[in-house]
Amino acid sequence: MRKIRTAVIGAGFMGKVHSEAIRRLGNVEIAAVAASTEEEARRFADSIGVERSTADYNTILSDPSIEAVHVCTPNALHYPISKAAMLAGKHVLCEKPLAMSAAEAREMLKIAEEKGVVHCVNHNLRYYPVLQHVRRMIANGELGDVLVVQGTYSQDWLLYDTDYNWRIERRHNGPLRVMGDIGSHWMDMIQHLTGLKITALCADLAIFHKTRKRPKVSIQTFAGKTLRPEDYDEVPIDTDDFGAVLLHLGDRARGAFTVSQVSAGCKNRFQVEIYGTKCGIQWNQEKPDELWIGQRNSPNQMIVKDPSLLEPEASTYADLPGGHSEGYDDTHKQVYRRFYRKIADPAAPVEFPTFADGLWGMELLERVIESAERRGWVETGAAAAAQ
Ligand code: SOE
Repeated sequence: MRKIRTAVIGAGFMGKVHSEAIRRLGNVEIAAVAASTEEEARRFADSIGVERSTADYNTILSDPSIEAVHVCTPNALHYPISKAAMLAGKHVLCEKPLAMSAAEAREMLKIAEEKGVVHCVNHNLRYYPVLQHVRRMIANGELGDVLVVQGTYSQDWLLYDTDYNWRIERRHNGPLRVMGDIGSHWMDMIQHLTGLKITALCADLAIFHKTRKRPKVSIQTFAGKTLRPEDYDEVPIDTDDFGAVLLHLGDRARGAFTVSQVSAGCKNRFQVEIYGTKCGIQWNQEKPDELWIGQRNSPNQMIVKDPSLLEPEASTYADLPGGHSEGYDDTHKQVYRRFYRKIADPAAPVEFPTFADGLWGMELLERVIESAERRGWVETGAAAAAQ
């Protein structure tokens, strides 16, 4: 495959994750990185061995040798940077949630289509190999008709009122914090796996810490607990710590999930359970190579990722043989590989989540807000038909 030069915009947790996964592709070079200050950009560039760094991402956008950008900034910058990048003719891979509102996401999709650029929203979690196996099991009818979906996405990194991060602030994050950050993953995943759209929902949101102690220096995602809690400002909080949602999917299935950033001991517990008329599955991101299959009339099974035993299409998402675990970093690599394959070969299939998925995710998040404010069910406007 031909060589492609790209750039990473954003020097936090996600900037690092993206950079490592890009490097593993082989044919994609990180030509430059950008961050909010020259010092931050230089520190990041040095830490990953990139020569060029800047605090002005426009210098990257005006470089014709750079074909794509990864937008790994706080949410508020997804729209302006992606928009400027696409108008400059760059292909864009943007972090989730795609934007601050459905209106922004709608415009992003429109520009992407008008400019004919490749666009991707980073719902990387879809690409754990055993989940791709589940997707094929459902498509092949092995679960039967989906009746019940349930699960959680629970973390604990914002449990204490001394835990702080840009996600806590609406101006950087948008109105929904835990729901936007990881509820967006849960809803995307359940629709991706089942092929059913969420047609109605009823949501409840909670803010447990009405105030938090904001450190006077900025803190990266997940890094808060290594810092000492001194020099804080006490600030009011208006983004959710916890959320619970009841769901209707397609024309028959029902479900429920919770999301939390205050559940002690849950580091990154993304759990999905899907029960059909024939059998059920359970999966937990904290043990990503394992898939539980529940049977009514025979012993339950635990299958372990092994490409030679997965559905053939699912096995293309596994690069290592059985017994060699593949995890979070690998899911990013699987997305980016397919994104860059599409850039290198416009005839390649779209095997990654696009801005259309990102827009639908934003529409669902807005329905969550509406439902929580109204304390009742809302229709999402989705037809019950398969995605
Ligand atoms: C922070 O909550 C975060 O890094 C998310 O932004 C990711 O999408 C998720 O996979 C892990 O947690």
